[in-house]
Amino acid sequence: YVLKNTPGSIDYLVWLVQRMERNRRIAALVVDDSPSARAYAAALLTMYGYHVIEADDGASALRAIEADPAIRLVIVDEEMPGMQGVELTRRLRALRARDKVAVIGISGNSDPSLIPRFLKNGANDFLRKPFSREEFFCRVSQNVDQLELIGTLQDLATRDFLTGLPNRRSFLEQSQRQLGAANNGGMVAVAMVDIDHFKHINDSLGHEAGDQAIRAVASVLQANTRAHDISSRFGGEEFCLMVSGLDAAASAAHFEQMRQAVASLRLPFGDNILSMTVSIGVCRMPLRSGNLHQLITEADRQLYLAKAGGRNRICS
Ligand code: GH3
Ligand code: MG
Ligand code: MG
Ligand code: MG
Ligand code: MG
Repeated sequence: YVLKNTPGSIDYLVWLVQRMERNRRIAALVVDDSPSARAYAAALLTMYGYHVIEADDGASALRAIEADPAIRLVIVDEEMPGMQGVELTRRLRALRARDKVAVIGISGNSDPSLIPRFLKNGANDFLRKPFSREEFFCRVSQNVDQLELIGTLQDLATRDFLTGLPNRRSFLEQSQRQLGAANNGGMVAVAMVDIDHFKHINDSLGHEAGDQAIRAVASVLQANTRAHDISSRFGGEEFCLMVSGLDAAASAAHFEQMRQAVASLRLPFGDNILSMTVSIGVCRMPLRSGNLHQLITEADRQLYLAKAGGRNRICS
């Protein structure tokens, strides 16, 4: 955290307002058995716009963290009756990884082993009591900024830039997790969706038109993605979907609706109206026996059959 601008300048005020706006969306948990120490940290955090939650011992802190995914920052006192701060930090890490929650240990204890124990058990930082308001703010901001940066990088690594859909890497991870969650004996389907004669759009109207077509198909798929389903841009003008819990008839109706929705798109592009169709290859399997590689390979083979059969159709 570096103050680039002079406090009092307009730029600084704008920066401060934006920072307060961001902090309002972040919940900070203060865990301290001393009511006065807790109130002081809470008052400082509130002053910087954070939404503050308080806990007076480790057990209630863990309950709060478990219940509230909005908690991104935890300030942990070391000396508390019951669970000590280092132990709380260790248990907290089993619930929330370092990319989700920042932990800052606090203590007036000058034992030189304390800071390394905090850090080794998952704390990101440490503040020695008594601390100045300035140091408190610097450490809190730096840790929250770092979480935000990690989030941005995760987003860049998992989301397709053109369409905003999950990218191929993200699809493979998410769908593998879905298959691994042995929650029911229902069916899972993987579908490969490919725009028909897409090269013709690029060749006749240009890449910009092609991009617009890809975005439009992505929107249709997105609009038809139910909770727990996954729709991704797999590459170029190909999309890969995972849909679970539908019987054969419901699955057929689901993909047919997507096919029709794409076919009825009319996108104004310059003096032209863009329209397009997709071919879809589907592979359904019992969730239990689903092997991701097999599902994708078979969906791909069905897609090839749909193309060979004349396009704008579904094979399964
Ligand atoms: P088919 O019906 O057999 O699928 O024919 P097609 O022309 O759609 O098939 P093909 O897979 O050969 O063409 C895909 C083209 O997509 C090739 C590539 O230049 C283009 N492409 C890939 N990514 C993008 C992109 O992000 N934007 C644009 N505009 N074009 C892309
Ligand atoms: Mg204490
Ligand atoms: Mg194509
Ligand atoms: Mg092709
Ligand atoms: Mg293709």
